[in-house]
Amino acid sequence: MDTLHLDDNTRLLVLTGAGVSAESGIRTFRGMGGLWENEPVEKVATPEGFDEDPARVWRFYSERRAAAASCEPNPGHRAIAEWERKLGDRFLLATQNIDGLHQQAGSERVVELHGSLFSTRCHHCARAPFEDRTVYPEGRVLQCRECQGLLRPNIVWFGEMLAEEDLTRVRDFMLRMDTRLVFLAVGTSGAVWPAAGFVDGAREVGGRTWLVNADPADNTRQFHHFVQGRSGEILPWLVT
Ligand code: BV8
Repeated sequence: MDTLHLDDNTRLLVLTGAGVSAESGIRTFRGMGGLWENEPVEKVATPEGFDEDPARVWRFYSERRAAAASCEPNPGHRAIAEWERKLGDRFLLATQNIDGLHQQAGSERVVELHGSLFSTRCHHCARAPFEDRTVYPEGRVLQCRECQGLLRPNIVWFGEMLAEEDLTRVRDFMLRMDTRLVFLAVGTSGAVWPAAGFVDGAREVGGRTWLVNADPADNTRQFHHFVQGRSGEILPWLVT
């Protein structure tokens, strides 16, 4: 099985998705038992769904907040944190996950592309997001103390823009000229944009591209290497 060798002239950009947290017991979105099996995306992961029934959205995220709070990082998370310790500023992790398990495993150079389960913000005003680990019973909806608007999970929903500073941080890392880029996507179906397009950006700058996934992804063909299997088993030996 080919391994991913990194030398001093290499930098590593990692993109993770729900498959990395699956081995910690956190449900993925698509495929068997996925979250989207019971909850229609448009009802719980769009601003329109929140406007229509905020209590339903809070129930959905409160359940996930409670589930994630009881989960631990797995060997896949720990391997990624170890790569960061070895590579320093030649490493960056962009995660689509909102469960905070990368940070629990010790990752610090993390871009949370789709927000965080443990952060809440106002849906109406620019009040700064705040850390919030509360599990609201029965989807209770709180009001912002500044504008009396509704508080919402600090999550990027479908149809909402990702934070410009997050995309800039990933883009700047991709465009560095001091080292060769390696791009590794792990545990993601490659279904959601703009993260699904990162592999194209990596190839445009001459980067080598790797996918580690339990199944072929929507964009598997874009990767130079595809290692099929479970991230918790593969990542601890993949990078040398
Ligand atoms: C935006 C909320 C501007 C957080 C999420 C271009 C073309 C087409 C459409 C678009 C486009 N640009 C934008 C869009 C629209 C849309 C989009 O991409 N739609 C898709 C579905 C067609 N994108 C957006 O709206 C984004 N905003 O671009 O704004 C715009 C808007 C409209 C139109 C143009 C421009 C916002 C995207 C963020 C949406 N928020 N979730 C939450 O609730 O968690 S996305 C949601 O999907 C999660 O964040 C999740 O992380 C993400 C991706 O899913 P995955 O992580 O990949 O998980 P999935 O279950 O799919 O797959 C898991 C994989 O793991 C599987 O392949 C499985 O085989 C594997 N696996 C399982 N176990 C293991 C494993 N692998 C290894 N080991 C294991 N043990």
